[in-house]
Amino acid sequence: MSKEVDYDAVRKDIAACMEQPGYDDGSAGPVFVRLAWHSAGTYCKDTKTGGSNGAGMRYEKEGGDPANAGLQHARVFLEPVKAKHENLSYADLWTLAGVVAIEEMGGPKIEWKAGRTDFTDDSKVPPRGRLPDGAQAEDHLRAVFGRMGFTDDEIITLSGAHNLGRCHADRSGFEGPWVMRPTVFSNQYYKMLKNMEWKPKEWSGPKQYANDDLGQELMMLETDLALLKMNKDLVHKYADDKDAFFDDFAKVFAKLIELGVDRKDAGYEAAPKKSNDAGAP
Ligand code: DDH
Repeated sequence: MSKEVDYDAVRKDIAACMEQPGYDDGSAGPVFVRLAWHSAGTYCKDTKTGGSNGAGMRYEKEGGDPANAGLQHARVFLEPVKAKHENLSYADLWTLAGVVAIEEMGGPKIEWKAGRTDFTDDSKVPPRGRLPDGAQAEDHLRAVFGRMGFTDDEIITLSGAHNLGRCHADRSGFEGPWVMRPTVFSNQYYKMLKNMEWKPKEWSGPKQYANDDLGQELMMLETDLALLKMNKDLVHKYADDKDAFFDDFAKVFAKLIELGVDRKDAGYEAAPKKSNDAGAP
C-alpha cells in the first residue's frame, strides 16, 4: 500500500466537487472556505490547543458545535475526495479545500503545506465556544482572534472572506449574502462597508444590518461593521486596492490554516511520508 498522496490530483478533485448545481449559489466553494477557517479558528496560542490539526469536526464534540452548523455539507461534498486518496488526512483535505476554493473563485494563490494528522479519538478536541459570534462587536473580535494570535489589522484582512457565500437562517440564524456575486472572490465586501449605509434589518431574527440599494438585499453582521471602528483606513484601502487586499489575505489565510500544526509534535501521530516531501528517497 502506497503512503504517497498526489496533492495535484487532490486539488483537481476538490475543484471538480465545488460544482454543486442544486446547492446555494451553485458552488460549494464558500462553504469549503468556512470549513477550513472553522477547523483552524479554535486555536489558543497560550494553551496551544485547537487549530487545524486533528480534524476534530468528525467528532460530535466539535462537529455538533452550533457554531459549525452547516459545515456537514462541506464535509459530505468532500468525502469522495477522501475516499479516492486514502492516505490524505481529513485535516489536510479540509484546509486544502479552502485554499483551492479561494483560488478557483478568482482569489489569490495561498501557500499550503501538507502534514496535518487526524485525531483518533476526541480527547484533544478543543472545547466549544471558541469561534466568533456575529452579534457582538470589536471587544469580542479582539478576544477571540487575539487568542489565536491575530492583530486588529489581521482580523480586518481575514474578514474579507465574507466576499464569499451567505448566511443561512437554519444554520446561524442570520440570512443573506454580503455581496452581489458571492461565488467570486473580490474586494467588494470592503466597498460595501465603505460606500453603503447599513441599517438594522427589520425582522424577527437576530440583529443584522441590511441595504437594498443595488436591487437585492445585502447584509452585514455587527462584527463586520465593527471593522470600521477598528481601522477604518485599512477597510477603505482594501476597498480601493484589490491587489493590496489579495496580497495581505493570502498571507493571513496561510497563517490561519497553520495554527495548531506542529509537524514535530510528538503528541500527534507521525505524519505518513508524503510524495512531495523534500529529499531523495
Ligand atoms: Fe464568517 N460567517 N465569520 N468568516 N464565513 C458566516 C459565513 C461565512 C463570522 C460569522 C459568520 C470569518 C469571520 C467571521 C466565511 C469565512 C470567514 C456566517 C453564516 C456567519 C454567521 C453561516 C451560515 O449561516 O451558513 C464572524 C462573526 C466572523 C468574525 O468575527 C470575524 C473568517 C475569518 C472567515 C475566513 O474564511 C477567513 C465564509 C466563506 C462564509 C460563507 C459560508 C457559506 O456557507 O456560504
